[in-house]
Amino acid sequence: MPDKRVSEILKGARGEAARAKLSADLEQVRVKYLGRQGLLTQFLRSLPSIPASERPEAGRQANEAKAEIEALLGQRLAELRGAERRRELESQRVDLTVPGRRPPMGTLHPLTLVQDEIIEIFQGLGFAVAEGPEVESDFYNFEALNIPKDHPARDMQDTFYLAEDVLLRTHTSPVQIRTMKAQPPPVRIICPGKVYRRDADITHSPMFHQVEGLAVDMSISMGDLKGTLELFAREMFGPRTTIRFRPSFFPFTEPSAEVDMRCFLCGGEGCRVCKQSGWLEILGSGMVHPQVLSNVGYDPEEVTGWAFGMGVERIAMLKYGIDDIRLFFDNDLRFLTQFA
Ligand code: 2U9
Repeated sequence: MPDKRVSEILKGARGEAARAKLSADLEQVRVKYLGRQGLLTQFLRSLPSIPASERPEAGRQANEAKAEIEALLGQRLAELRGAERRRELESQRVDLTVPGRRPPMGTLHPLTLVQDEIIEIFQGLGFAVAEGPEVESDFYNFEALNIPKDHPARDMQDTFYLAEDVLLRTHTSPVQIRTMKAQPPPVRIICPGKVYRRDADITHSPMFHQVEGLAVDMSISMGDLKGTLELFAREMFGPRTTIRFRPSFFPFTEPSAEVDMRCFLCGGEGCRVCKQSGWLEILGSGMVHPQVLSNVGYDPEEVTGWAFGMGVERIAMLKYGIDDIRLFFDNDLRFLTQFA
């Protein structure tokens, strides 16, 4: 005869184990029936108080029920844990077919693009690229270029000195001096690179980029200079670009000329951009001073030459209508990516 109390307990445990949805619910079922205060535990503890004649059978049935509930809970726990694990894995499923995120591609800096464009134009005319150190001596940066001892450019206010005769080059001209000292004429070079001046406002940066050019040969004339620079200006700013030479002075060239182009905004009428002059300065130039040729061991009676210099930032600002030089150095991607 099945014990009524045991079969009641067993029936309850079977039903609750079957209805449990989570492994945590099952733990509550275990506590309810098999825990220290559990229904079956209490029944087993009460065995001594039931009549001796019923006790062995009731005890056997209770122990059997305990074994069955333990087995049932173990089996159900495995089922529920399995289901829980499957749900967890499903929620974390990774779709390996989703296309990857592309890493953002860098773009060349607008100054690099403009500098490369300048270099390419002159390479097309047979000029070679020459480079040199950014830390220079007083001799290469000033002395050899005929810049007098009392010239304001030599002042501590304008030049970054590292030691008495050591400085950050203020132009790329020392590269031309080094090249001429190292090789006989003819020379046709362009010298791109960083230069340093103690100056900072919306059109000046303490570090900026120059491209300078130099041509030295027998009977090189100012006419060649003008033709070369006109070709450059038309390649850089468009075929309808007009330039003019305006007399100027530099210690290293004689005669010297600043080169202007007709204002692209007003076409020469006069406007805000060209400050009503109709012209925009793009570079400086001139015939290499005979003293500079002598300084590098060339004979000024035998060879002549011309040189020019331009600021890459200025060319880029004119070409793209940029009014603040600091935009080149802020590293704001909204600015930089526009030139890709
Ligand atoms: C040698 C002989 C002559 C290079 C020259 C300029 C005129 C000039 C400025 C343009 C804007 C500097 O960046 S800037 O501020 N440059 O006006 N540069 S002639 O003349 C040389 C160079 C080297 C041996």
